[in-house]
Amino acid sequence: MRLLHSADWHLGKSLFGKKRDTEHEAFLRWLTAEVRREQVDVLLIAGDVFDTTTPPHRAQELYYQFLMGLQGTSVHHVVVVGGNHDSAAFLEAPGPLLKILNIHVTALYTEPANEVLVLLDSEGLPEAVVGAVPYLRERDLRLQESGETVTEKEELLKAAVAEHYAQVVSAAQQARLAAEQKAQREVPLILTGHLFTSGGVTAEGDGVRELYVGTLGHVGPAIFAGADYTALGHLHVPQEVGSPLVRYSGSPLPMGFGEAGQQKSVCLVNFQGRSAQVSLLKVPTFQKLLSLRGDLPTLLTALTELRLTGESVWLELLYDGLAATGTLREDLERAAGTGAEGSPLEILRVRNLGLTKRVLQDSPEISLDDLTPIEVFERCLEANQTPESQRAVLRRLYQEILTTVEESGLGQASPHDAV
Ligand SMILES: [Mn+2]
Repeated sequence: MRLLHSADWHLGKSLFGKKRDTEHEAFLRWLTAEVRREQVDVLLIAGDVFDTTTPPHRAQELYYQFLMGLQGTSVHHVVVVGGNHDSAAFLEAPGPLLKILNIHVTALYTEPANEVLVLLDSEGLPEAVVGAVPYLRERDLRLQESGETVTEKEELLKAAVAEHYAQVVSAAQQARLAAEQKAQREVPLILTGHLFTSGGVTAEGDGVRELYVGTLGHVGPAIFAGADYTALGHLHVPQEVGSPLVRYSGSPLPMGFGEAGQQKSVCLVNFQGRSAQVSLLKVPTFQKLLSLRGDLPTLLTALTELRLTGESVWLELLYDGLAATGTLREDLERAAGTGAEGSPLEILRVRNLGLTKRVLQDSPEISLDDLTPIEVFERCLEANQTPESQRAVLRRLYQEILTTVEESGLGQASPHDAV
């Protein structure tokens, strides 16, 4: 049985105002070709199919066209679980129709046992058991009690996530026993998750949101014990967590300039009975991103040289000179030839680090675009001279508000694409 594991597509995402549909379309075309070439049986998408809870029409079109394009390939099951960016209800709405095509969607919170899928091969015999656990929202897992300390809250939440997984694994193991009897062979148990596992790595500007506030909310990989392979989503850097068989496939596209140049991949998992062997399929770069940093002469020289290569590049420019420059953006645009016919360069973002540094000290003039919401909040704490002892609680409450806003879809209006 051959499984392909991917996650964090974030269809519909744009980067500082630039739409990424063309890259997503190229990725999905590449993925379909890989699925054919590698004779994949089961495709698993571990959450964050879409970037927002109300994806644009083009993003939905890409998703459904891709699923349709799998018909007639070797793939006979697709498993999709919801991520924290997805609207669980939106993702599951076409579920009954998709089920007819052997596309299984779990996103809404349900009883752990309902998340267990038994996938059948072309002869009608079980070939895999999947504990298809979606992103678990705090409000679904437990009642909020007033008067809990931050630490108590986090401990209870971690315990609730662990308990959910324990129940899914237990139900899946029972299903596996029955499946193995029926198939008269070993049947692998695959687990999914969309969460931050402790020990995981993120890159700056990769758009990964804190889920439950504070690193204490990170669960340990021990909760996946019992699975033959664990397919994770949420972290955008491809990585294994404690074992080669517990993996984040990572996002197929670099989600921000902090990830520019990072090799992206999807996981191909080859099962012989219950034993899994993982290899990574490298995702090509569909649009080059580059972040350049320096004073004005350095940036201008780099842009002029880059322009001559003719390669299409989307740029982030970090100006760290100290000279006040009223025409920074214009000077950079001119050197890059943006807007000029045939120029391969596009400047998506200019950050004046010197200005940010000066402003953070005392000046009130700063573009919100230069700050993350957390940084703005930190400045408020500073400005109000909030006692150190109260800050941890206030940060947690603020993070809760941010999460609520993001999950409701209202966060889209944020000028910060990376949040
Ligand atoms: Mn994601």
